[in-house]
This record gives sequence, structure tokens and C-alpha cells, in this order.
Amino acid sequence: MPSKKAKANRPAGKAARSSKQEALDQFREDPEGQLLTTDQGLRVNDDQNSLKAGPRGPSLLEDFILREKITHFDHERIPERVVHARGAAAHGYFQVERSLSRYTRAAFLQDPSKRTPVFVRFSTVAGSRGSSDLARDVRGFAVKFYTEEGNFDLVGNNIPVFFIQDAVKFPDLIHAVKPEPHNEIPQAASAHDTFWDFISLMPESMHMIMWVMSDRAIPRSLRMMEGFGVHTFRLVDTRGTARFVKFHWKPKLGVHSVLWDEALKISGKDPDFHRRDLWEAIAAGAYPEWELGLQVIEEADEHKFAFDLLDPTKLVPEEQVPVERVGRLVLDRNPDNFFAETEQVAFHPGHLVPGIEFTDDPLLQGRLFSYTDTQLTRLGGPNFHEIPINRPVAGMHNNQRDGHMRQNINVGRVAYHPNTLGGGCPMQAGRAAGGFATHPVAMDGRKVRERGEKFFDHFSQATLFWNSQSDPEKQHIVQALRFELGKLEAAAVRERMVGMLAQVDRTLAGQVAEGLGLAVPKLAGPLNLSVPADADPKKFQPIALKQAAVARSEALSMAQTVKDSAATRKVAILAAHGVDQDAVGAMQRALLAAGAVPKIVAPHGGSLKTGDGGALAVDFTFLTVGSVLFDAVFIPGGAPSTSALAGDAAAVLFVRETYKHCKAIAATGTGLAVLDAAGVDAREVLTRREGANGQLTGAFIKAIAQHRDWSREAKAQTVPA
Ligand code: HDE
Repeated sequence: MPSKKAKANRPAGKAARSSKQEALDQFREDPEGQLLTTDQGLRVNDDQNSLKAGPRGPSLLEDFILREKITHFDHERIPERVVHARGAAAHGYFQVERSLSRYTRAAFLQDPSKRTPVFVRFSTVAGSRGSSDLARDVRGFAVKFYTEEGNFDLVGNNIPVFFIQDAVKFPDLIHAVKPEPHNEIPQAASAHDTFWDFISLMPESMHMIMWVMSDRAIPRSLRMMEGFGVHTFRLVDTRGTARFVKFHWKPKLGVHSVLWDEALKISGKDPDFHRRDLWEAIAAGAYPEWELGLQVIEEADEHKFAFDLLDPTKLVPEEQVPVERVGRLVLDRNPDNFFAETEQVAFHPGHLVPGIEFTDDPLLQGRLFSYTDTQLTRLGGPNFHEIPINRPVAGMHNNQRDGHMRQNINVGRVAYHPNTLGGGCPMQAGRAAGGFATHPVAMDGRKVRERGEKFFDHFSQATLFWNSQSDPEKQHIVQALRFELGKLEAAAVRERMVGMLAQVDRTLAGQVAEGLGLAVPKLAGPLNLSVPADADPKKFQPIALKQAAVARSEALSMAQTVKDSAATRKVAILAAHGVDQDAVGAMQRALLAAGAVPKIVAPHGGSLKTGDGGALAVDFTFLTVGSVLFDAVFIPGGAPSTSALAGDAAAVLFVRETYKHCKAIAATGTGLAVLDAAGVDAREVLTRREGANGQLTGAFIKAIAQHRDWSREAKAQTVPA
């Protein structure tokens, strides 16, 4: 029976619980009103003292209660994921908008009235489990759909391409980016020699490098990221017609990022920034939402593109194949227990349902091996599918038996197929009964260690990405590369990287080189590639730059993203004793009505005396938060309050940083004095010296929805902070 407490944890007003929630309920503990027991159910009378020979004597080995408790504690940790160790997850559901029967037979994609339960885990890649959320990194975006035909996992990222083309290079890539092995420095950062040494020898990584040096790699929120299946997959319909497909997740709140300077500071102020943001939004009922997008390509069109559909370092420009929006992903419930759910969930790109299949992408093919293999070490054996979070809601019946920590109690004497003694059960399922039958893809080839010819076009999509960026985005890429390469000790690696960037775009290379104090090589030098022994190096040179079919792709820039809502944005209202309560109240009401989250930030905790003699509760102090944890700042008037703030270095820094990071700022009445103290030009922000605030609040909310005013960026650099 689900416990009272478990019921209380569920979002109020939700429709009937999903089958997955019901399945999880069986395993949910209810400690409320219970007596303490050992693991064997023995009630414990003293949990404060171990058993000793006399009050001051040695502990006794026979104390089985102490031994059981300590032994369990000693084994609490399991190996963290070798990549994607740092993660946060949530439950929710997926629903198609209309049947996708024209593309796929997958049952969960047929009926728009049906909600399929999901568990979604977001992650960074390089850092350890305890690392900062704000590392410059690609983010994992892994979705487990608990469908009635079994689990389907879409194990993707927030960037549509990858560093490498072939699985055999994955351990090298990860060894290069992880902390260097001799001193384990740096944590969760690519700004070090081994990473760039490897990258400077891997021209195929240049497209991905453009993305990870862009603001995409430092999201404002996990709720404001796109997701991508990365590889090309296949959809197969009931008639057996197959089509290629690229999967996309489009966030309802748009794609937004922070600045690198903020990322560095957030890592200090709140390294849990992203997981806290996800948790708080769900707890507040502001459920994160994405639309599922499909780019569907007929099999006959496989070779129509300048690039190879099997190459995971290439994307299909949306101008060439539009993204069809077909369904909705909503996250509406936080996990009950981080370890049991977020840590123990096991994803696998080979967890498929009939109607969805993979392709021969050589990176994906390697992944099909890796994910089960890694669980054997991480989760300790072959029964990880029995852990509640991994169990399918569709029944599990087969002749797999035994192994570490087996939980199912299989009955009867038959554990083989075919059999007559078990009535032939469990029986194979025909297609009509949902049996998975691999699409019979034609294959013809020699056994070789080679890549398709088009895989060697390494730069044209890197150039396409660069050309598609807005000016501020380009500047951020240049700064990111200056930062990363500026951290290198090996000068030769730095130079090699500038040479590599010159192949993408000479202006880009020139700007990066200028920051590093280097010159851009006149002609791109011979690329020092890793080629197989005995191979003809010419065969491994990148092929000549092709004229890309698309010169610019709007979808690759964040400039045109959704900017219509201030919902869930955090707004700091700076106040001290004597603050103008009317101004605070009006702004709070307007922000709350827009779905934003106003918080009072003051020089001290407790409450403030307002100008009209009332009291205002303080949420945070300048010591416990920083401007980087907010999206915008409002400075209400009230002479005693604003003169205290103008004289408080922490408050002044708060305002300066908000300005420098191009966020919305509003000030009313004597609040303008605080702008002055911060050296912020009042003409650049929203102000109202006196009178009603109606217009100001509206303009402020609009400015927050815009996310940032990048036009301010260059000027803001001159304000000292
Ligand atoms: Fe993964 N990857 N990966 N990966 N990956 C893992 O599996 C691996 C790749 C991705 O939240 C591991 O259970 C290989 C691409 C995500 O639990 C491991 C290769 C993409 C997650 C593994 C790749 C991903 C993982 C570590 C190259 C984007 C986190 C723990 C052949 C499409 C899932 C685990 C979660 C996790 C191997 C490349 C996404 C070791 C060998 C490309 C989102 O099995």
C-alpha cells in the first residue's frame, strides 16, 4: 500500500498515478510511526551505545547490531559513472500530440490520449559526482520511457554532434579530458594540456569544439537546454517501411545560457545551481517542458546530403530537413531518493521498442556494447534491471536466471526454451503481439577498419556553426577559446589549435590568436593527424572544404530562441531598513503574476522595518547569495534603505555584476542612488523616479523575458567589478 507520506509527496491535483509510479510505490519506505529495526526486522532497543565489556571497556565483537550497521555503511558507495557522473533527474510523462503511425509502429507513439511515464537524468560529462554543475561541458539528456512494450531509452546530449566519429577513440577522448592522471588536476574542466593536445590532433572534433566553446556548454538551467539524440536512428512503421530520424527536444522556456564569468562565480556560490533549479521548479509546480522534434528522412534520400548520415560529428540543418514537433515531455515529480533513483538508473541506447531502431553509426555501435558492460561494474552484476527505477512497467518474463542480488523469485523447474514442461512458456511474441523483429537492413561490404569517404569533411559544419552565430555569441566563443588555450602549459599545443581554428574561420583564429599573443599561420600547416600505422597519411587528410548546402542556420544560434516569458526567473529585490513597502509590494505582485520568483536580499537576515512601519521578511543576505544566482535585480526606493545599500560594498558589487552580466535592472525613487554608487548609467536600465510603477513593472518583466541585453556587454566591461 502506498504510504500516507508517499501520497503527500506526490504533486497535488495530478491525474491518476502512472503505472510507473504505482510500481515504484511498492518499494517506497514509510518510516513514519515505525520502530527502528535491524535489516532482519529485529526491533532495536539502543541505537546510542555499542555493546561493551563494562561502561568503559572494549567493544564486543558479538555486537551484531553494531556490525550490521557499520558494514552497511562501509559499502554505501558504488563506483560513480566513468562519464556523466554528476547528474540530476526527475520523473514525468511523455505524450504525442497526434498519432505517429505514419512513421513508426511504437505503441507509445500512437495514442495522443496516452501518457507514458518517463525518468530523465541530466548530467555533465567530465566531472566527478561532486563537481560543480557549471563546468564548461556538454550536458547529458537521458530519457527513459517506461512504455507498455518495454523501456525505450533516448540517451542523448544537449549538443547535436559529438567529438569523435568512431567508438574506438572514446577512451582516448575521455582520458584526455578527465583530470590529468599524475596529479588529478583539473576537476571538471577541459582547460588543460591533455584535452587540447588530443583535440589539436583530431580535426573531426572541430564541429563539436565550436559548440562546447559556445554558451551552449554553460546553460542557465537544465530546463532551458535543447536535447538531441545525436546519432541517426530509424523509425519503422507497421508495413515495415523504415525511415531515418534525428531526435530533438525543444525546451518550452527557450535555450538560454549564463556568461563564463558567471559560471565561474556560480561554481563558488552554489555548485548545485542546476540541480537546485530543477528541484525547486518542480517543487513549485513550474513543471519543465520540452517538445519532441523529429527530422525524418526517407531511406531513398540517405546519400543526398554533403555529409554522411552515419557520421555523429554532423547535424542535419533544419533548413534542409525541418523539425516536426510531435509530442510533449513534462517533468512533474522530484525523485524520493537520489541514490535509489538518480544514481542507480541505468540507461542504454540499445533499450529499444518495436518501431525504433539504431543505425550503423560507428559511434553508436560501440555504445551498444558499453552501456550494459559499465553497469556490471557500477551496479555490481547482471540483475540491475530489477532495481525499481530500471524495471519496465511491461512484464519481464524470460529464462535468464540467478546472479548477484537476484530479486525475482522465479517459479517452476523450466528455465529454457523450447520446452513442453512449462507449456512452452514464456513464448516468443509474433510481431502482432509486439515482438521486436530487427528491420532487415541490406548489408554488403568487406571487413575493414575504415570510415566512409564523407566522414573526412571535418570543417564545413564547424564553419556553418560559426557563421550562424550572432556577434555576442561569436565573442563568447573567442573568449572561451582564449580562456581554455590560455591555460595551457604546452605552447606547441596552443599553436596547433590556432592552426586548426584557421581551417574553420580565419577571423575566429585571428581573434583567438590575438588574445594568446600568437600569429595565425599563413597557410594551414600540415595537420598532424593520428593515422593508423602503415596507412597512407594522404588518405587521412581532411577532404577539401565543401560549399555547405546551407551557409547560415538560424536554429544553431540562441539569439532567436523563445523569449516570451519571465516564468521561473529569479529576481533579487535589494532592501534594507526603511525600504518603500509600496514599491516592493507592487513589484512582488507583478513578478509573481508573471510566474517569476522574487526574493528579498538584504544586508542581514530576519526582517526589515519598512518605511511605513511594517515588517518585511528577508530571504537571503549579501553573504549567502550573489548576483550570479539571480536573473534580474530590482532596487526599490526608501531613502534610509537605499543610502544603506549605496554604502554597502556587497550591495554595490551585486548591482555592478548584474549590470556587467547584461541582466535586467530596475530602480525606483531613491533606488537610483544605488545605481550611481555602482557606476551604472541609469539610462541603460529601467528607472522611475516617482509616481506609479505600472509601466516600469511591465517593462521590467519584458526585459527579464529577453534573458539578457547583450547590446550592453561591451560597455559593461568598462564598469569595474
Ligand atoms: Fe555515453 N556513456 N558513451 N554517450 N552517455 C555513459 O554509461 C559511451 C556517447 C551519454 O544519465 C556510460 O551508464 C561510449 C554519446 C549520456 O546515466 C558509459 C561512447 C552520447 C550518459 C558510456 C559514448 C552519450 C552516458 C557511463 C562512445 C550522446 C549518461 C555510465 C562510443 C548521444 C546516462 C553509463 C545517465 C553514459 C559510454 C558516447 C550520452 C561508460 C563508449 C555520443 C547522456 O557506458
